[in-house]
Amino acid sequence: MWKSGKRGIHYLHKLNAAASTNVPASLIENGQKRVIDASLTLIRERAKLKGELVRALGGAVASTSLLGVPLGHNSSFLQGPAFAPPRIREAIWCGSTNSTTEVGKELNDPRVLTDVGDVPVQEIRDCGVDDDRLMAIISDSVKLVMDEDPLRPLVLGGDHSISFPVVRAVSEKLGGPVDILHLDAHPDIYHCFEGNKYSHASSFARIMEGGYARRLLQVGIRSITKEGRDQGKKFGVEQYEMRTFSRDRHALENLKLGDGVKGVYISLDIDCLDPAFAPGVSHIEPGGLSFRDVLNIIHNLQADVVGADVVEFNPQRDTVDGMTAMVAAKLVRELTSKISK
Ligand SMILES: [Mn+2]
Repeated sequence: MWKSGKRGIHYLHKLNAAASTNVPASLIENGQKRVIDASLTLIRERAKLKGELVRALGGAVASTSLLGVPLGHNSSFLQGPAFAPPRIREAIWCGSTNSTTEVGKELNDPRVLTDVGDVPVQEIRDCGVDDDRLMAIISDSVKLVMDEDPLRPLVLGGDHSISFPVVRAVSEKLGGPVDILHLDAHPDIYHCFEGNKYSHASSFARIMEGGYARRLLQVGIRSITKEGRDQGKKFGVEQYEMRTFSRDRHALENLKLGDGVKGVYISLDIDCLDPAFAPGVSHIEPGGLSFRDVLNIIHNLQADVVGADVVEFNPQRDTVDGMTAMVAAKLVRELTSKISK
């Protein structure tokens, strides 16, 4: 099991907590602040440049901008999703395919797709920054992208814990809740999982408590406990389970969302797919959606998509010649054409 991330930052967490050393707390706090400022500065300046470029080219109402969040430590099982963003980018631009999406959008056009890089999650954690602050930094990074109209964030995870700070930022920035289409084998709505309120299994509990979503539709569900159902009822979540997918298919392939709210957010956990299509995930859960099922749902969705994430791709499990990286990349490509207009 991959644990080096936790080992590597241990000494600074200890220093943070202990008054028993000669290292003044202010030394660590000031250093952390400088590293956080530098991290946000790079994202701000890249977003600014990409926004200026898109506006100078003209004609874009909405333009997708990638933001990587290489975070894996809030997973309850494997932490490989921390390594996903560069693998997804590599696959987006892989020479084995062209740069045109299925609906005819040209990804090489910066009005369709730009990239502001990654939140340096590992570098920030290496300085002993805790998760409350880290989540705030992720939210701030998303807002920096959204500051640059018409850029809209498409976030590359990371484990699913990142959806909470991303949706929070989108909702706060737009000034109201969004509707969320959440494709996943799991509802990720435990009040708290193994003592971690930021767990990847709890992100949608935090989102619903925060009032960041009006409707939450969960599609692809096939691993759900009593608590998952109870929490779903408590928050009014519309849970579409795989066991009734043949009955629900028509409705799900003809969704219309977002009327009366600030827009629609799509959160796409790669494990919504059957492992036959996407084996490179931490939680192998048979009985899932086909790749075409997912594309039909996304392509036919009537909505103003204001942001999205693709999470839980685990390169350390992607043993079949990078196949799942290509799957994740194609979903990013098709989501890009859904967002950009
Ligand atoms: Mn999942």
